[in-house]
Amino acid sequence: MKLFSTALVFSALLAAAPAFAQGKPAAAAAAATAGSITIAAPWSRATAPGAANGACFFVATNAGGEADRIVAASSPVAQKAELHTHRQEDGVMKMRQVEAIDVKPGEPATLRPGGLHVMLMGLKEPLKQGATFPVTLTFAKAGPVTVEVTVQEAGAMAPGGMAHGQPMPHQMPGGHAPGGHAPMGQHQPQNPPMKH
Ligand SMILES: [Cu+2]
Repeated sequence: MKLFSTALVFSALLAAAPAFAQGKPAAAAAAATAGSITIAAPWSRATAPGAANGACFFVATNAGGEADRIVAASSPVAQKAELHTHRQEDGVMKMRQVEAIDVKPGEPATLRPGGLHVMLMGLKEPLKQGATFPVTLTFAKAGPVTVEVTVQEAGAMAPGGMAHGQPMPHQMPGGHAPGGHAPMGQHQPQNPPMKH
Protein backbone atom coordinates (compact mmCIF):
# COMPACT_ATOMS: atom_id res chain seq x y z
CA MET A 1 0.00 0.00 0.00
CA LYS A 2 1.44 3.27 -1.13
CA LEU A 3 0.81 5.32 1.99
CA PHE A 4 2.43 2.74 4.22
CA SER A 5 5.53 2.42 2.09
CA THR A 6 5.82 6.21 1.91
CA ALA A 7 5.59 6.40 5.69
CA LEU A 8 8.26 3.77 6.09
CA VAL A 9 10.61 5.55 3.71
CA PHE A 10 10.11 8.79 5.61
CA SER A 11 10.72 7.02 8.91
CA ALA A 12 13.97 5.62 7.59
CA LEU A 13 15.05 9.06 6.40
CA LEU A 14 14.26 10.58 9.77
CA ALA A 15 16.20 7.89 11.60
CA ALA A 16 19.24 8.62 9.43
CA ALA A 17 18.93 12.40 9.76
CA PRO A 18 16.92 13.33 12.82
CA ALA A 19 17.25 17.10 12.36
CA PHE A 20 14.34 18.72 10.58
CA ALA A 21 15.14 21.05 7.72
CA GLN A 22 13.34 23.98 9.20
CA GLY A 23 12.53 27.09 7.23
CA LYS A 24 13.66 25.51 3.99
CA PRO A 25 11.20 24.98 1.15
CA ALA A 26 10.65 21.25 1.16
CA ALA A 27 9.75 19.43 -2.02
CA ALA A 28 8.57 16.41 -0.07
CA ALA A 29 6.75 16.64 3.23
CA ALA A 30 8.58 15.36 6.27
CA ALA A 31 7.18 12.74 8.59
CA ALA A 32 7.38 12.39 12.32
CA THR A 33 6.90 9.54 14.75
CA ALA A 34 5.87 9.21 18.38
CA GLY A 35 5.94 5.70 19.75
CA SER A 36 4.08 3.53 17.27
CA ILE A 37 2.44 6.53 15.59
CA THR A 38 3.70 7.93 12.30
CA ILE A 39 2.51 11.20 10.82
CA ALA A 40 3.24 11.19 7.10
CA ALA A 41 3.13 13.96 4.54
CA PRO A 42 1.84 16.84 6.64
CA TRP A 43 0.75 19.59 4.30
CA SER A 44 -1.30 22.74 4.09
CA ARG A 45 -2.54 25.15 1.48
CA ALA A 46 -1.38 28.66 0.73
CA THR A 47 -3.78 31.26 2.07
CA ALA A 48 -4.75 34.65 0.69
CA PRO A 49 -3.53 37.78 2.46
CA GLY A 50 -5.85 38.52 5.35
CA ALA A 51 -7.37 35.05 5.45
CA ALA A 52 -8.36 34.24 9.01
CA ASN A 53 -8.01 30.47 8.84
CA GLY A 54 -6.01 27.69 7.26
CA ALA A 55 -6.00 23.93 7.56
CA CYS A 56 -3.49 21.16 7.62
CA PHE A 57 -3.69 17.56 6.54
CA PHE A 58 -1.68 14.37 6.95
CA VAL A 59 -1.96 10.63 7.29
CA ALA A 60 -1.53 9.19 10.77
CA THR A 61 -0.79 5.48 11.06
CA ASN A 62 -0.55 3.32 14.15
CA ALA A 63 1.91 0.41 14.03
CA GLY A 64 1.24 -0.57 17.63
CA GLY A 65 -1.38 -2.79 19.20
CA GLU A 66 -3.45 -0.15 20.98
CA ALA A 67 -5.79 2.46 19.63
CA ASP A 68 -4.72 6.05 20.13
CA ARG A 69 -6.30 9.35 19.25
CA ILE A 70 -5.34 12.92 18.53
CA VAL A 71 -6.91 15.04 21.24
CA ALA A 72 -5.37 18.46 20.59
CA ALA A 73 -3.32 20.49 18.13
CA SER A 74 -1.43 23.75 18.22
CA SER A 75 0.82 25.80 15.99
CA PRO A 76 2.76 29.03 16.40
CA VAL A 77 1.30 30.28 13.09
CA ALA A 78 -2.25 30.42 14.46
CA GLN A 79 -3.92 31.67 17.60
CA LYS A 80 -5.44 28.25 18.07
CA ALA A 81 -5.86 24.96 16.28
CA GLU A 82 -8.93 22.75 16.38
CA LEU A 83 -9.71 19.26 15.13
CA HIS A 84 -12.43 19.46 12.51
CA THR A 85 -14.41 17.28 10.20
CA HIS A 86 -16.97 17.97 7.49
CA ARG A 87 -20.53 16.81 7.89
CA GLN A 88 -23.50 16.87 5.61
CA GLU A 89 -26.27 18.80 7.35
CA ASP A 90 -29.50 19.68 5.57
CA GLY A 91 -27.79 19.03 2.26
CA VAL A 92 -24.93 21.40 3.02
CA MET A 93 -21.39 20.34 3.87
CA LYS A 94 -20.35 22.05 7.07
CA MET A 95 -17.24 22.01 9.19
CA ARG A 96 -17.65 20.79 12.72
CA GLN A 97 -15.20 20.56 15.58
CA VAL A 98 -14.56 17.02 16.81
CA GLU A 99 -13.28 16.01 20.23
CA ALA A 100 -10.62 13.68 18.89
CA ILE A 101 -9.39 11.90 15.78
CA ASP A 102 -9.01 8.16 16.21
CA VAL A 103 -5.78 6.54 15.03
CA LYS A 104 -6.28 2.81 15.38
CA PRO A 105 -3.95 -0.03 14.41
CA GLY A 106 -4.60 -0.91 10.79
CA GLU A 107 -6.89 2.09 10.30
CA PRO A 108 -4.86 5.09 9.19
CA ALA A 109 -6.50 8.44 9.84
CA THR A 110 -6.43 10.40 6.61
CA LEU A 111 -6.90 14.13 7.01
CA ARG A 112 -7.70 15.73 3.67
CA PRO A 113 -9.63 18.58 2.09
CA GLY A 114 -13.35 17.95 2.48
CA GLY A 115 -12.84 15.62 5.43
CA LEU A 116 -10.96 15.59 8.70
CA HIS A 117 -8.47 18.42 9.14
CA VAL A 118 -6.60 20.47 11.69
CA MET A 119 -8.11 23.94 11.53
CA LEU A 120 -5.62 26.74 12.07
CA MET A 121 -7.71 29.58 13.45
CA GLY A 122 -6.53 33.15 13.59
CA LEU A 123 -3.52 32.94 11.28
CA LYS A 124 -0.82 35.39 12.30
CA GLU A 125 0.36 35.71 8.71
CA PRO A 126 -0.55 34.15 5.37
CA LEU A 127 0.69 30.62 4.66
CA LYS A 128 2.99 30.91 1.67
CA GLN A 129 3.49 28.18 -0.89
CA GLY A 130 6.80 26.38 -0.33
CA ALA A 131 7.11 27.47 3.30
CA THR A 132 7.03 25.10 6.24
CA PHE A 133 5.70 25.54 9.75
CA PRO A 134 5.40 23.32 12.83
CA VAL A 135 2.17 21.84 14.12
CA THR A 136 2.12 19.92 17.38
CA LEU A 137 -0.39 17.11 17.65
CA THR A 138 -1.15 15.69 21.07
CA PHE A 139 -2.06 12.01 21.26
CA ALA A 140 -3.90 10.61 24.23
CA LYS A 141 -1.28 7.89 24.73
CA ALA A 142 1.74 8.71 22.54
CA GLY A 143 1.83 12.30 23.77
CA PRO A 144 2.84 15.32 21.72
CA VAL A 145 4.46 15.02 18.31
CA THR A 146 5.53 18.00 16.25
CA VAL A 147 5.38 17.76 12.47
CA GLU A 148 6.80 20.16 9.92
CA VAL A 149 3.98 21.09 7.56
CA THR A 150 4.74 21.99 3.94
CA VAL A 151 2.55 24.63 2.31
CA GLN A 152 1.25 23.63 -1.12
CA GLU A 153 -0.49 25.90 -3.60
CA ALA A 154 -3.91 27.29 -2.77
CA GLY A 155 -6.57 24.77 -3.67
CA ALA A 156 -4.17 21.82 -3.76
CA MET A 157 -5.91 18.53 -3.07
CA ALA A 158 -2.91 16.48 -2.01
CA PRO A 159 0.64 16.89 -0.71
CA GLY A 160 3.27 17.34 -3.39
CA GLY A 161 4.26 14.22 -5.24
CA MET A 162 1.21 12.30 -4.12
CA ALA A 163 -1.41 13.99 -6.25
CA HIS A 164 -1.51 11.34 -8.96
CA GLY A 165 -3.04 7.97 -8.41
CA GLN A 166 -3.66 8.48 -4.74
CA PRO A 167 -7.00 7.01 -3.79
CA MET A 168 -9.32 9.57 -2.22
CA PRO A 169 -11.74 7.45 -0.25
CA HIS A 170 -15.20 8.87 0.20
CA GLN A 171 -15.97 9.11 3.86
CA MET A 172 -18.82 11.54 3.48
CA PRO A 173 -22.30 10.45 2.49
CA GLY A 174 -24.27 12.60 0.13
CA GLY A 175 -22.13 12.72 -2.96
CA HIS A 176 -19.59 15.25 -1.83
CA ALA A 177 -17.20 15.20 -4.77
CA PRO A 178 -13.44 15.37 -4.22
CA GLY A 179 -12.55 18.95 -4.90
CA GLY A 180 -16.07 20.14 -4.28
CA HIS A 181 -15.20 22.01 -1.12
CA ALA A 182 -18.13 24.32 -0.77
CA PRO A 183 -17.56 27.78 0.66
CA MET A 184 -17.96 27.52 4.38
CA GLY A 185 -18.40 30.51 6.59
CA GLN A 186 -20.52 28.84 9.21
CA HIS A 187 -18.09 29.00 12.03
CA GLN A 188 -16.65 32.35 11.15
CA PRO A 189 -18.86 35.07 12.49
CA GLN A 190 -16.70 37.82 11.04
CA ASN A 191 -17.22 36.28 7.61
CA PRO A 192 -13.89 36.53 5.77
CA PRO A 193 -13.58 34.35 2.67
CA MET A 194 -12.78 30.75 3.53
CA LYS A 195 -9.74 29.57 1.68
CA HIS A 196 -9.38 25.96 2.54
CU1 LIG B 1 -12.29 23.50 9.68
